[in-house]
Amino acid sequence: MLKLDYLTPESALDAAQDAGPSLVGVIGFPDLPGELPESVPRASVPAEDLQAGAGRGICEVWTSREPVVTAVDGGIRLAATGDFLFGVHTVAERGAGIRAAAERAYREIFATIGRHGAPHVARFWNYFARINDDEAGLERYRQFNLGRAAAFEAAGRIGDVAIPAACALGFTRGEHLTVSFVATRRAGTSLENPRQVNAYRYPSQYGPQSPLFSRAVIQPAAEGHLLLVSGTASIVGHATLHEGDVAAQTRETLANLRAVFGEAERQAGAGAFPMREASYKVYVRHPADASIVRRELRAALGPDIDAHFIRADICRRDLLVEIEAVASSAVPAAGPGLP
Ligand code: 3EB
Repeated sequence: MLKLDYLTPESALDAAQDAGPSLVGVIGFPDLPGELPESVPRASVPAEDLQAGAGRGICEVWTSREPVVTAVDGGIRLAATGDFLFGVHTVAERGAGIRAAAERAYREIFATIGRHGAPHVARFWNYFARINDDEAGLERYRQFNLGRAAAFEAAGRIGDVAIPAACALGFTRGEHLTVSFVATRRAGTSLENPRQVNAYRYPSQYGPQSPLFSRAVIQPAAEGHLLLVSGTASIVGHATLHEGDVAAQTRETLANLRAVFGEAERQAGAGAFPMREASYKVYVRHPADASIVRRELRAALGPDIDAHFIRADICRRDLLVEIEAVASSAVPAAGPGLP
């Protein structure tokens, strides 16, 4: 089973070692801990810092109690543990554009995970610069969607039963596309949100190629289920709601998260994934909005909610906030419809 913690760069390494379990991967927003063992999959994502404190930013730290075997294959850093294969692929754009970088990154990931016996993907995180800028007459996020879809198509992954959960965020600097992922030996179960049009069915007003992701994936594992919730925003149907109002966008996003967690409990059993016990990563477009979003989150989910803030550009210009979540059920829940 994978475990996720958000830690400061200074405490990340100590905490991971003290806790006993093995390091699976570390993503730094932006800083990584010093002296990270060379074998551990990692990336530094050039997010602007929002945290108060001495260090720069926050680290997403994945660990496991099971043995971890690391490798580098085709330039992709991998860590295998139990049912999971965590990976990080960083591709330089080198003037070729984000569409080509995305197609290359995804083609290479799909080829590699198959060789390592974990052909299914539960979750992708996509990070690159200037996501809302135009490139060759089309917004870079829309170019990214073309490249990602070309790779899914080439790998025969269109129409897959288990569409990965995902997110796609932008930063002001950087010349690389970083894709981190949780691949698995066994297929998980994809979930959609009854309040939203499935993203792969968005109409063409949002770009010539709809984004390929599901709203969440439930991944069964030996010690219980992992729930990986996609980046979630103030979208109902396919439309953005509450333009310019970050508090209202946050409340709508929370309604969407409730709907997705509701679908998860419908699959995995009531009480399998309490929202208050999940960890949340919150992307805000404007640093000054972070305190407003935090207030809404605490009002909805309690003052002790585990939420970590990152400054990032969301993939629609009118979105001010996006929230993703990871939750686990300690005991394998007996529910209908899970393999
Ligand atoms: C949305 O719901 C907001 O392109 O991989 C959320 C999650 C969003 C994933 C992606 C985009 C992606 O459409 C944007």
